[in-house]
Amino acid sequence: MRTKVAIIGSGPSGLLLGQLLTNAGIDNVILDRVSREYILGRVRAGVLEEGTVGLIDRAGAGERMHREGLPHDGVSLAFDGRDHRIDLLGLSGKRVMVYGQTEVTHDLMDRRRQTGGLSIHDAEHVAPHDFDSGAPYVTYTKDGVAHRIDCDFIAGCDGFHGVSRRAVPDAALTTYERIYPFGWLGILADVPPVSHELIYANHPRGFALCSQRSASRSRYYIQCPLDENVADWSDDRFYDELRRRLPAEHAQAMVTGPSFEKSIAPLRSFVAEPMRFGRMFLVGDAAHIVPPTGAKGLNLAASDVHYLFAGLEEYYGDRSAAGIDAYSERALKRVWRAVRFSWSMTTMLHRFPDTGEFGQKIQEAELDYLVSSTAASTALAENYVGLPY
Ligand code: RFL
Ligand code: PHB
Repeated sequence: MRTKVAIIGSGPSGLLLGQLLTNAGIDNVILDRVSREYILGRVRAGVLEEGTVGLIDRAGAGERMHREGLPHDGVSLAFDGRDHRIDLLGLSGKRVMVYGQTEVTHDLMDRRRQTGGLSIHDAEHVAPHDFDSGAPYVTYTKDGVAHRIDCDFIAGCDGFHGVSRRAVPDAALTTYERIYPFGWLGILADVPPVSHELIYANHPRGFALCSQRSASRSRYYIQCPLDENVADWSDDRFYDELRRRLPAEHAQAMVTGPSFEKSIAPLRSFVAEPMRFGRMFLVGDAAHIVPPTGAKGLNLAASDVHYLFAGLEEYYGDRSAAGIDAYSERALKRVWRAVRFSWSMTTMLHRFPDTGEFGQKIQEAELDYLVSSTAASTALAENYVGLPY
């Protein structure tokens, strides 16, 4: 088989890139090692920047998002028993959209099917080859039969544990990493959210986040030790701990109910540089990971796609390689800003092993300054709604 762009990974970055290419008449194939159903069973991000919303619209997959998604004009920071609203719209002129990654993926998969795009699922042993040459190709096995796809470019959209980054020789790659000494225990439950906007809470017992998927579905998280066992956390124990970390008004108002998803996610900052190796590009989590505190993971995947698609469109339209040559530098500039923001939100809001009473006071003083200074609130709002592409 031959295609222009072979895309490894059918997560949000692979699907978004594939759809923008298809819409522009640029032939592409998506390969994923797991099934469509498996991908749609993952529960991940929930907050979309305006730029991400714009790209999903451009892909032609935004209709349900605008119907069912929840535009949010503000977000709350809770600490020292009180709740402080950051007026995102008033301070930055932009809002965010609360719409789950699962739904985004679903809509992009539907769109791909409607427009006849080829996705190959359950592809085993996917491997990129010869991306240093002018004739790259990807091999995989499906139902015991070996296949080869020749292409012009390979897009490594295969997440942190994918094959694309690992196919790059160590000497060609520089990586930067910070692993945080805690995780997030998260639940999904069909109960109305405790507040109509998200609440990020700093508390001496640890961080908590009240998010949502709809007016009747809540997504709640609490900071927990990394070695915690999910099975030890009954719903009652989870809600008790969550309530302890929230201001009294929210704790009292919280409606509880059985969770249908409960899992622990580790927190990590990671960047691989560069993001281009000859005719292969790394996109999204394949190149970088951020802790979820800034809600940036999915949005960074989208901005990478924006830069790469612009480069590929220019390449096929104008026969200019300027855009693809600039991809890595452009994408990394924005990546590092989001890595910094996610790190700073994580540092300000979580309890670290060495935080202690002094550290707690410093965090509260920082938060107090943040919510009382227009300059500092504006900086947070600008970063939270997403820096420009
Ligand atoms: P994805 O979504 O990981 O998709 C990668 C796809 O590549 C496939 N794949 C392979 N295919 C073929 N061959 C191989 N060898 C392959 N290896 C992997 C996988 O099956 C998968 O379908 O990466 P992408 O598209 O770059 O999208 C990035 C986002 O998914 C990610 O940034 C966010 O979900 C991060 N993230 C969160 N971000 C937030 O903003 N808020 C959150 O609450 C949040 N929760 C999370 C998260 C990421 C998590 N992961 C990756 C562990 C929770 C989790 C558990
Ligand atoms: C979520 O709804 O899952 C979510 C929202 C905001 C975050 C992280 C996760 O910062």
